[in-house]
Amino acid sequence: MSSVDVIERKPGDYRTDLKPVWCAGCGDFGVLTALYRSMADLKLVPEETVVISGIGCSSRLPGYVATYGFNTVHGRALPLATGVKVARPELKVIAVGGDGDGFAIGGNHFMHAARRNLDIAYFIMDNEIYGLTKGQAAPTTPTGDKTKSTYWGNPEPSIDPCELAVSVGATWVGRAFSGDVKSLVELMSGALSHKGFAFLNIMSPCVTWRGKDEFTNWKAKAKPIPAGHDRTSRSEALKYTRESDIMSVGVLYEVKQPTLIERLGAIKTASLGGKPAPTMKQIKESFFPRF
Ligand SMILES: Cc1ncc(C[n+]2csc(CCOP(=O)(O)OP(=O)(O)O)c2C)c(N)n1
Ligand code: SF4
Repeated sequence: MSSVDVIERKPGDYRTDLKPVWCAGCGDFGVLTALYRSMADLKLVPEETVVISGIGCSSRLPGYVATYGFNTVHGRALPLATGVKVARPELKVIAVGGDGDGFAIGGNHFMHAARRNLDIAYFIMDNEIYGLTKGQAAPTTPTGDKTKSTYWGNPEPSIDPCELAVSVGATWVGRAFSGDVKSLVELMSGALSHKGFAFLNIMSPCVTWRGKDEFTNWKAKAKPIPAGHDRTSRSEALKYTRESDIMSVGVLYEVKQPTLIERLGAIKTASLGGKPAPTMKQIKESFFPRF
């Protein structure tokens, strides 16, 4: 089957036999449901799609999606995604994971994947905590919050992932709430249709370590970004970051820039000076002429 033979898909076509082991009420269920719907809307071809994660509750997601997938090492979803995309640019590459995975141990990789404008979508399930390891503070945990690792309150300032993404060069940045599946599907489809590094921060409650009220709290704070917002302006986008009383959802930033693969293609063309690319055999012979 090739991508030219576009066939209708249903959300259920992307489901595997594996049952999610998330706690009852975990926000990640909404993310998985929305991903199935978005993939079906876009008619993504399962054998031409790869879902890559690190380690965490949220990083279990590739196991539940009937495409190629890779549940890698903590914090290393983006290096793996980079390798896959550079080696096989024709594949649709989706990286997923938690805020700990993406911004603590994997923080450095985030900056570089974004500034290179790697043509992938990155979906973070942001629960403001380390869920899998039982409730330690993450880089997104609000200052002052009591967690398993911050008994007297979190002493550290937190980051806003969307502010970071805009600053380090992502070319599509959005924020979503996993409790609103309808708008999450639209935002995921926008990210998956973007050519370049598309980052969607999905506020996805951890009911076990952040409390059962997280859903209702975030639902009350979620407000759509106004229709007149200028998505092409960095300074306008940053107005919807570091919020406290509201949680703006929608597309903050969207610009067109050459992707890493396009830049590499331009270098290849220039270096060949109009000549055809050498074959693997010719490259081998140029290094080892006696063989
Ligand atoms: C190299 C390494 N360091 C630490 C861990 C332990 N560890 C596993 S998951 C995790 C954090 C999980 O939090 P997050 O990425 O936010 O995902 P969540 O479980 O909240 O979805 C940590 C610290 C690990 N598996 N590997
Ligand atoms: S611990 Fe939290 S993040 Fe992990 S499955 Fe349970 S509710 Fe979800």
